Amino acid sequence: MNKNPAHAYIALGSNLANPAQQVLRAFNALDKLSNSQLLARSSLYLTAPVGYADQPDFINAVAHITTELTPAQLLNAVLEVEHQFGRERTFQNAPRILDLDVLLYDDTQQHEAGLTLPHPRMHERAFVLVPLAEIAPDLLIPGRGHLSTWLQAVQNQDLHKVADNWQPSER
Ligand code: PH2
Ligand code: MG
Ligand code: MG
Repeated sequence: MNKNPAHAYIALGSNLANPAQQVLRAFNALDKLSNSQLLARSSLYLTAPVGYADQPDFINAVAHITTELTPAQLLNAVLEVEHQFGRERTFQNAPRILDLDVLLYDDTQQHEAGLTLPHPRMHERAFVLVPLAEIAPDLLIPGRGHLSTWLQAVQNQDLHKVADNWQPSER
């Protein structure tokens, strides 16, 4: 266990079973992780699926936590939360009740089985960068440079902010 709490950012995503409610519940679950505290959460964003396109739109958001867990412990903890929410893994990028991706852990750069930091695709994805910029506009992505620079490159991706009480219109 680390003694000084680390700052970590976690991406939240859902596109099944009332996604907005899943993401709001997930913020609470992150606040309750052992030896961790939720410091900030972004708004919710309705986003078009990136990659495998034949699936419902997503609700995405980002959380900022402090944690005394190591990166590997944090990964296990968020995977456990996904499991508690009923996540089933069928195929890569399949629709999901809850996806929790560790984006950043302090300035850590690592390439390990199961956990690459920073998250290897975060800088290409508006559904990560836009909510992240909302809560950490001056962030430096270790090894990649300023968040604001990457943000410019994803302006064409479809997303918009939604109210916290957002409900799916057709599902
Ligand atoms: N997650 C993916 C792949 N594509 N697209 C959106 N809009 N939101 C996501 O969370 C997402 C995605 C893989 O985890
Ligand atoms: Mg993901
Ligand atoms: Mg994931």
